[in-house]
Amino acid sequence: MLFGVTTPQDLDERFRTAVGALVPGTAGLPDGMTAELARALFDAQLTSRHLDLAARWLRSFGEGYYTIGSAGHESNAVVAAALRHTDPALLHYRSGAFYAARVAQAGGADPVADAARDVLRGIVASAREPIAGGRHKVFGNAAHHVVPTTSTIASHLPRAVGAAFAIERLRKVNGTETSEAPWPPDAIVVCSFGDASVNHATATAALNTTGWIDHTGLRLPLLLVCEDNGIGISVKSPQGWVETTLKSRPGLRYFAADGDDPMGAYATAVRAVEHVRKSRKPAVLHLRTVRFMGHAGADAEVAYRPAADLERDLARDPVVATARLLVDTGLAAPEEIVARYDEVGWLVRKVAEEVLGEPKLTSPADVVAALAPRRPVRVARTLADLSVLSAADRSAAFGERLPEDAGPLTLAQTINAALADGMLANPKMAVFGEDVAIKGGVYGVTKGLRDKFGATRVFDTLLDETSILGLALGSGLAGMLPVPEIQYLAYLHNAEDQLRGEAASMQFFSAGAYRNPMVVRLAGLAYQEGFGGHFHNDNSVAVLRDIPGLVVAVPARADDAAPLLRTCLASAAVDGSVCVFLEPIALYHTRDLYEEGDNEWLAPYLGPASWSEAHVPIGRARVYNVGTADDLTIITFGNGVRMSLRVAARLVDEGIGARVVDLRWLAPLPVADVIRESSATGRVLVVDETRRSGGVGEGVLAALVDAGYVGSVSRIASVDSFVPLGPAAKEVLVAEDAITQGARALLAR
Ligand SMILES: Cc1ncc(C[n+]2csc(CCOP(=O)(O)OP(=O)(O)O)c2C)c(N)n1
Ligand SMILES: [Mg+2]
Repeated sequence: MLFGVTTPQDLDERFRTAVGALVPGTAGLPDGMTAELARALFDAQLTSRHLDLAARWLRSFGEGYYTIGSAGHESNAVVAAALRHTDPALLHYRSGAFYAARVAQAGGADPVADAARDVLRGIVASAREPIAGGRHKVFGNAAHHVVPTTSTIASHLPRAVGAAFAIERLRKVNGTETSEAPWPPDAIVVCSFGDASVNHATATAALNTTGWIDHTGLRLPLLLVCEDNGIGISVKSPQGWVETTLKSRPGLRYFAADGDDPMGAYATAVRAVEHVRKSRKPAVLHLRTVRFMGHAGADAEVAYRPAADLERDLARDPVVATARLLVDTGLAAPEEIVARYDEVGWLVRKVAEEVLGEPKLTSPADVVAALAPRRPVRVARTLADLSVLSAADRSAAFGERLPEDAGPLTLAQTINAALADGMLANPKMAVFGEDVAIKGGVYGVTKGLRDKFGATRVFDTLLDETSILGLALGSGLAGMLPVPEIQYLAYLHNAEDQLRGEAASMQFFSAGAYRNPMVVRLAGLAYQEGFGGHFHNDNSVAVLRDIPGLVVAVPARADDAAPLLRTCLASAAVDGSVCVFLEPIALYHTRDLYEEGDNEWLAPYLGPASWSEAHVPIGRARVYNVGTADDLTIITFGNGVRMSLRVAARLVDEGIGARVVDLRWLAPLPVADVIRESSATGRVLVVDETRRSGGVGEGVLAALVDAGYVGSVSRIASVDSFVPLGPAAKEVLVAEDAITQGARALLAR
């Protein structure tokens, strides 16, 4: 026999040998442990162990697509046993025994087969898999309150923090009454992850935010579980590092347990869970485990792990440890243990054979069905229903003057009023971010909202974009309607995975069972007269445009801002949409369009009675006909709308009639409107303030080509550069002169 476990057969043989050597005893069960629970834990562990063996068996003939297993981690079953079935769980990919134990808690007749079926369906990518429907192998099942996670290590931690935060927030709003919230008010969130993952920026963000929230005196019922096998793929965690770093976290109570002492681990897990549940304060359980059979199927760990390490791990097999307990206490003889091991193995193999033939996802439509479902009619109806928004509530919120009576408003004022109306319309909506509450935002867009709606619904967060989005992810999951603000587009980028990998993928990887509705407000784009340099004038939206299912709205002016925002809020509430509301900073306070003092960029605010009529569905552009409007179509958005309208007005003097199309939605692009308006003139000028490479214009051109558009097309875009400080900014950004030249050149063709 080679050192270490190299094959499933090897692991199987070693288990039999170890159990065969056990000597029956008559020791008593530890306090708090019953024979029934010990047997249930053992079954969960066996299920998980055999699932790992089955995954490799399926892989051996090309029917299994995932082999990262839980072997060596099976003592995580005790964590599930210490929790309630209704406590939301976000699990590490090695928490297989936790999952099996959680399924068993539901009290079904055949927990081994039930858990095995869920997991094996994931491994064979069956369309009947209970959470991702064949889109991913992940532990998840809404019926068992297991929320799916992604493969991006530690990326689920900020969401877990957010979910724990939201459970307490909803308790404030709903009291202890059960409401539409998916979890009971006294639930706690559990979130497991590996030891190497502790070092990830996302994990450190979540750990810090956990401490920060606790430090401010707020409650956070969160149990973090670090499943520490001492290694991340091939890199060892330095001796003692995980303990040192976890113990040093402010606000986090530290518990430690050894996986090869399942009863001790259970007792510790019970204490940790009780602590979190009663005090509503966060804790971490450091569960020391081992890893068998390498990182994943193809990983030959003998190449990088010393034989002595592998042998040491073998002596700490958590499944053998539970077998030993059962034998020591006389609950089972070694032969009975092996018989149960074989029985579970047989059950798992039988289920594996059953799920093999199940249908897979077989068409693009099947695959994307769950990505971002849209029910535009229902969204429109939701808005129509708001026409009866209580006048008394609005008067109470807005004070003496309703926004519709305040005269023409700027873009910033309009967004502010629409946010307030959104808060009135939906008591679950919350606005948060850096500086949004007391200060009311860097540009005053959220001014007064905290006074109107209180600090529970409008609050300042700590300065960490990953955590802001994590709070939104978790609170959306818990049933709230989060409207987080990222202060500047440039600062989305360091947290972008929370939007891309987590928010936008949730419905996809849970077949719609879970959703994280949100409207992320982002201040961005350039044209602040050189003020602020790149980081306050960032125009990189490529990073948003390619996120599947994401909605991106850009309001150019006040009269569009409110309908666009209302549509985003309604779509988030109705369909769980993940929306980005990209606000052009330079237009926030702009008043004039053509001439100084004309006030044409302002617009009166519409009261609820007009919202239905003013409704703008997702993906519908706005068209301005200028002059005859039949020579040229300018396709633009954001700052480009104002510049293009000014240029178009001047072109009329040259006898050129243009139609200016404001896309309003960068995702999905209003393709039908673009094609129709382009065909109407046969000449298209794309005016794109984002960059030539990766900018919005690329999408417009591609849409025209895809549709077989045969007219002339040209494009003006900003230079592929970061935006410099001061007057040099003009050198890289699209300017009105360039638009004029572009129009003339197109007409001269
Ligand atoms: C952000 C990210 N970087 C890299 C990877 C590739 N990767 C997958 S698992 C892993 C090691 C994780 O180690 P640990 O957290 O200790 O968990 P373990 O696998 O040991 O249980 C790495 C580097 C990843 N999934 N996500
Ligand atoms: Mg590890």
